[in-house]
Amino acid sequence: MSQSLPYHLDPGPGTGGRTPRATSTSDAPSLSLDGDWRFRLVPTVADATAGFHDADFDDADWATLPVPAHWQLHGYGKPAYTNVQYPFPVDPPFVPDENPTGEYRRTFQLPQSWPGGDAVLRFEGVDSCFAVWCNGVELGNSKGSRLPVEFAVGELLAPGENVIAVRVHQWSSGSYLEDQDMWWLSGIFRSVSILARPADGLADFFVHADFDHQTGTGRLRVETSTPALLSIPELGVTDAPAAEVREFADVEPWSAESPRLYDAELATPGERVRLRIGFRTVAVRDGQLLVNGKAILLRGVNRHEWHPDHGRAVPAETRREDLLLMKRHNINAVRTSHYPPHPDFLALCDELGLWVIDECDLETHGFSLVGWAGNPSADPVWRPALLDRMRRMVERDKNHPSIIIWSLGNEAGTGDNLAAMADWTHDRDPGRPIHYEGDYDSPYVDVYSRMYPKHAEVAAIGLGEEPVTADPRLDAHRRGLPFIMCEYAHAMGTGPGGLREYQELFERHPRNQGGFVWEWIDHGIRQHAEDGTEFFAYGGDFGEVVHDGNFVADGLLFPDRQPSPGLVEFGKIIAPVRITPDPAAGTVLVENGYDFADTAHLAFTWSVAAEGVEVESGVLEVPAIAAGGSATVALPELPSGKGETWLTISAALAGGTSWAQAGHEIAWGEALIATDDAERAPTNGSIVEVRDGLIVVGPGAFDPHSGVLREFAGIGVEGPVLDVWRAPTDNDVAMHGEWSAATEWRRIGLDRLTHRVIAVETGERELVVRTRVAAATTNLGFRTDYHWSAQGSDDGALRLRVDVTPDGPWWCPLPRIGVRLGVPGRFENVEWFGRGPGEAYPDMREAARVGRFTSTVDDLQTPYVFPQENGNRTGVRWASLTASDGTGFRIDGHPHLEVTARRWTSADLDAAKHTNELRAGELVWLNLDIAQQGLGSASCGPGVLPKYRLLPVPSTIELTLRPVR
Ligand code: IPT
Repeated sequence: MSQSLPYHLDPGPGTGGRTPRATSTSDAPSLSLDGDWRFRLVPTVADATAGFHDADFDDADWATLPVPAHWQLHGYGKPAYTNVQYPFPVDPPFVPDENPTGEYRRTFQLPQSWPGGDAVLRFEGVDSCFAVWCNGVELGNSKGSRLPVEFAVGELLAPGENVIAVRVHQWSSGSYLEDQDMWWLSGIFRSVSILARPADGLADFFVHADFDHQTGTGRLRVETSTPALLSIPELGVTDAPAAEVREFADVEPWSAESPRLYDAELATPGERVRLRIGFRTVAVRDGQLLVNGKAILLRGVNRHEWHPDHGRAVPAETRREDLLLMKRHNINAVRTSHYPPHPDFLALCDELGLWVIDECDLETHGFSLVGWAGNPSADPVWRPALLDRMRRMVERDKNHPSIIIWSLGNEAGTGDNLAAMADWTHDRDPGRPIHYEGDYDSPYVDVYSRMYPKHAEVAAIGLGEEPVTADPRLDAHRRGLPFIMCEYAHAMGTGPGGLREYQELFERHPRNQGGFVWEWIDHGIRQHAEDGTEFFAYGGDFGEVVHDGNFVADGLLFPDRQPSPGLVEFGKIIAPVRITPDPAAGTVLVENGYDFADTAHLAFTWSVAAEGVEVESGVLEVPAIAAGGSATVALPELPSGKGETWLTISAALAGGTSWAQAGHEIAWGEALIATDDAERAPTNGSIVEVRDGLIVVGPGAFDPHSGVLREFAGIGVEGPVLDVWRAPTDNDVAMHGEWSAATEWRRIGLDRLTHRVIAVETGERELVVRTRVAAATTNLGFRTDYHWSAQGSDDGALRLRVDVTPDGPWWCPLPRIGVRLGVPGRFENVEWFGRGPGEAYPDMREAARVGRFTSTVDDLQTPYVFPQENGNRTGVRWASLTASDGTGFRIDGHPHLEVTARRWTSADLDAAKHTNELRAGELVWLNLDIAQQGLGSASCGPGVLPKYRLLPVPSTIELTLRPVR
């Protein structure tokens, strides 16, 4: 079949490409062909422009398109997002006739100094398939969007002007292998260059640099395609035969924690290549993944290449920014989901220190929707393509010490072609284990990997008690493997919740060696509404016929790379040092969770704050603690404060590193040292009376019929009334979760509660409003009694106690239990004493420390790409809202409240589909809750753990309102 198919439909990898080889930094001349190319997009392959690849074709009236770029992000065609489903019929290897095809041309001048002889035209990445011509001569064609390919052009290059023409097809047989959960974006999206290949040059090399942790010896062997001389100045090697096995006593090993690299050079008569060598040994032994003899703990993320304006054509500075952000949030590992990244990214991982799982450009997930019939992983027709992809990745990236594991791809089902990829790789590179998650029998992999398992399952796997494999003959193999989660904690929208519990399971069971949060960044595409407001687009926003909505926005970073609360939380939970003060004992326990480093690079400080205001601080002397060790350190004599007083101990970088400045905080711990025993609650004092048709209780005036507060200290207000609704989070909606809380909440009408007054009772010292709150169609409701009292004068405090009693056959957890209060929008400055500074929920609150914080209503919002409940501040002892003149009011919780404040209602938040649709109203809406339901990560994975579920049980909310003048 394949002979008769055009190249873009042939299941094979392409023709004419040179043998794949390592990325190298060579002194051989090179010429970048990045920049503006002439460009034309035709709707089908049949519409190709006749003779467009001829050297003398006249393209003067063609438009230009930058290289590297995706044409859809420059006004040609539209981006399209699908997760699992193919956006075309599953009819391999065919693709629709509507196959947008980009015709690229550019001329370039060969510099006078160009050496002549052999040269290659190198493409780092073209999506999805292309054919190429040099000066009118066809060089070949290729597929494998995120993989390099080189074509020989030496004999074709002419002095002076030359022409390259490239025809790129949006769809090809290769598209069946590239069904990753991301935008479909086409074009030459990575660099293009011409590289001179000197006679007697060094085509390829493979560095094997091992580290013997028992002796501290580095063992080096460099395979070269032609004999070469090696120099490593720091190790005293000068122009020595590269192929020789060499040992170096007392070499400093490479690790993600101490990424020690040795600069080196390989020389042949025709070429010099610079390289950086990191000595490290990766092994799977006794059921553990070891680097340099030590079991490591992966604190990782899945990283797609993404930029909100440039798609997968990520600018160089953005690549570095990603890694700096990771390092600054204690992340030590990256899975390059789900394709090899730009090659420079790996060089940065070597330099800054990250463990890398390099993943092949392979995903055939859409076959799952047709029962895996015809899956390329199992059909021999596709074997050359799959092997070619693996080979191009391994050959390109093999010299990076940061890569500790090769991954065959993602979600490609099962089949012998995967086993063949693994076999080839084991043979080519015995120094790295192999990962693939999709085959639960795991016969040809070296680590056991799963995505989105529940905590209970992770615990079972940790104990080696997972169910037997489908093929029991393979069970012993899998049971002997270390366990990692290639994906967990789906970071879509508000959340993820439950990270702490996963981390505990990693730390408890030696077999569990951590994992990779899904995922690093939201793939939102920056757009502007008609009024100019920025927002980020997701699936469906470009008119796609099939799409997967906002499932593409599920990262720890917002599309503009602002860290989400989830990233801050993750950074706290995976902090490599744990600090547990015990003020009663006068000590603090410091546990070192680094795999290799001691704590000598950290400076510890202590601080005591009363009611959130620092009383005193100082340096804490902590001896250097070895990796895996701990120390109990005496605390200094601590000052006492007035009111609720907390001790915080912080560990920060003592000196600057390549990724953060001195003073950057790595870890902290806090402990309560004194509680506030002051009398906060006013006692019943004031008389309830009726004035001007309103019921007056101290500073509060109430509607006599509804019993609802209308004015507080002269300020018109709405409410407070019972509210249990929140705009569902992506995790409440649970697109790919086991159970959708949001569906149930809407069914029982939590978003449309009505209030019925049973009685408004004006006692001597208390106003009691008895109500039943319920939704149409159900017999479920809440008996809700509001008890109002005040202390003396109009200026005084107004106290509320709300008793909520669920009434009827309730069973499912509630979003929140509290009251909703609307106040005039001028009260926009917020200060609180509680946990902060960021948003927190019951199962995502480790990063929120006790303190006094200030913000504004606008800044309390977290801009999730798809609007949803957000911005909750937890453990709020008191909060004040004031206008620019300093007046306003303060709310004290008894004891603590969960607080959100926004310029729109939960209904507005629920209705909005993009951030720009949220418009400020006249009021600020406060939700003052006794509790919120946890978050979980059911958008793709487990729901809220039982201990974080907010069950409908009798509850009391108590608070005091006070004017601020
Ligand atoms: C899993 C995929 O591997 C990943 O690419 C992404 O789609 C993620 O889920 C969810 O965002 S597959 C999923 C259907 C379990």
